[in-house]
Amino acid sequence: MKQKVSLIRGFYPIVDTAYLKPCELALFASSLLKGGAKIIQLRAKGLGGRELLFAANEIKRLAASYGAVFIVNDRVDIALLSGADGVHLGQDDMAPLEARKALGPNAIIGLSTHNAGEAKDARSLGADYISFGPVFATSTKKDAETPKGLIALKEARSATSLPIVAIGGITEENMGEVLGSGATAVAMISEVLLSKAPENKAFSIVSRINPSD
Ligand code: 3NM
Repeated sequence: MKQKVSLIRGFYPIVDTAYLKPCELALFASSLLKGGAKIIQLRAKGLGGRELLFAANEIKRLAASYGAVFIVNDRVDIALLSGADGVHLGQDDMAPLEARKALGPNAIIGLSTHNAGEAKDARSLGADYISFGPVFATSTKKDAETPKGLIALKEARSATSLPIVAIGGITEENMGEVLGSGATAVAMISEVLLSKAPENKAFSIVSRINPSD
């Protein structure tokens, strides 16, 4: 496994235009990094290329200054141009092996999965890690599937040895049982972006996941 992939663990916050204006993306990323996040994903469905690249460049610079991994959702072109560490792809996006041709062998490529079959196939499709979800109900992703629950997460865990980023309805309160059910990392959008104090929220989550750090 590539060294960088081992950084996909623990707290995996996503800055998302579902809750933030484009001009707020980097500010929130900065707060989360100050709070101790070691991964940031940028997710901006429908945002134009110019604004998206601007935000991606800013977040890449911030993440690099904290030694954090920066992942762009969906957009291989924006990942490439911003120098991101990787890209996160949906089942209907460009295939991971195609993305790898553009981004190179060291890029971290994630693939969304929603059942054990997709989890099992992810490695041969070229993914370095998978997301699995929605674990719980979420109002962030309008077309999310019905919640899968922790048993399905455990089944996904048995189906692949790739790192699993659990996603969907994950909070500081329920993240313990999610990590206890086989997730390598916990993705959170609304839990952190709707927090009044995102830096403190990130700090609290990171401290609970890694009490000795
Ligand atoms: N993907 P929140 S669920 C972006 O199931 C996304 O693949 C999902 O947002 C999947 O942390 C989801 O606010 C939304 O529930 C997660």
